[in-house]
Amino acid sequence: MTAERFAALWSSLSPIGRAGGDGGYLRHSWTDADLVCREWFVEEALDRDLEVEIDRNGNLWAWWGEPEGAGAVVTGSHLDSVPHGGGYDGPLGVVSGLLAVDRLRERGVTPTRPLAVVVFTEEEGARFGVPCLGSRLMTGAFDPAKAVRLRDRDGVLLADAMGRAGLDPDRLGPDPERLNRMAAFVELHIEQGRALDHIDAPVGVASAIWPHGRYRFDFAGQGNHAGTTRMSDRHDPMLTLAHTVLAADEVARLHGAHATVGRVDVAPNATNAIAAHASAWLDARAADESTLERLVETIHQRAEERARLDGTRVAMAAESLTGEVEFAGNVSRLAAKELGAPVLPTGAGHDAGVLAGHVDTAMLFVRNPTGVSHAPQESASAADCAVGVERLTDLLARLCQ
Ligand code: HGY
Ligand code: MN
Ligand code: MN
Ligand code: MN
Repeated sequence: MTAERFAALWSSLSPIGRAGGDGGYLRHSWTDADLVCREWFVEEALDRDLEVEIDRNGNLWAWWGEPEGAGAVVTGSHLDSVPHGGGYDGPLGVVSGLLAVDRLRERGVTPTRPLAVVVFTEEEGARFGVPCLGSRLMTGAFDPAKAVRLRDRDGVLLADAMGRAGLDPDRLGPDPERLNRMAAFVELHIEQGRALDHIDAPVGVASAIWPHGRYRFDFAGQGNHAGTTRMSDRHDPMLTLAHTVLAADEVARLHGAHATVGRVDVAPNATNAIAAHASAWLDARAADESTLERLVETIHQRAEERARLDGTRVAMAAESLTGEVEFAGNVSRLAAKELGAPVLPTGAGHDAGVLAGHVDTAMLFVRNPTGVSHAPQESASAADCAVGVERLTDLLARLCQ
């Protein structure tokens, strides 16, 4: 695989869903941008004589060989992005999967078991709030009855968004038959950090995913007039929220962990009114589960202490939790041995992390010189991506014969 060949396929996908100005992507599940990305994938798959199907949860599968066959080897990732995200997080794994099929054929590999490239839906949870929704539904890790009631920030139901794309939301739910047909899953992903850059390696293998979770904080105060209410008479939820953000930063540093408040909703969100209510979402991640628990509990306590001072109220609810994921199965060991690549943990969640509890799973990382992700500065060179395709092909060749 040459850098030029990688760039040729990449350039046919990368303009889709770019948000203009900042060069970021707005590929949110079941929006027009997402549907165009999905059409792109189907076309590229059909061009390769792969059999395309969409499963009950909206995940797309492109099969080389019998979809009903057992012992399937699957690769792929996702096409959705966070708002104004980078272009590689997700799509790199999908493009690499399609090119790996090309390279397997050029090497004369004839799989003795079905091979598929998969696109999981709503991996970022950027529209409906639950990360890895497509793979969680497939594995039974998320309740379909709750899923159909998920709404985006405009109040659109997931059920309606999927219905608009021609899917029947009543079919959402576990897909054990499909899962049991999978013998291996390999997700290639851009590294969301600079470990490979620091050791000058183009490709790495994942050892683990940090435990992490999303927690909704609701702050309730007293709406009032911004001009006539004395400071001493206020119960401003934004003040409690602000102190919670500062506490999250301080406590995370003390725990050697990561805590982020990246999304805030305020009501009534007016310039000349003290807010009555504010919601904020904490993204918390740590190297082990007990540290994660302590981190979140301490932040919650600090928020409650501040609320007592401000005369406001705070409530916290965990929205999605991911336990520690160890990539220690045969496929991961083979990847590390076969590729001779460095092995590294990540703080980022992936569909591979959801599948790892059900299927022998490995993740490959491609070097990201900026280390930035979930922002337009995310980057990977075509040369490194081409190496990633070759290493993915090596691994798939070993697994599918
Ligand atoms: O948020 C994550 O960890 C991943 O990038 N979806
Ligand atoms: Mn991501
Ligand atoms: Mn991703
Ligand atoms: Mn007025």
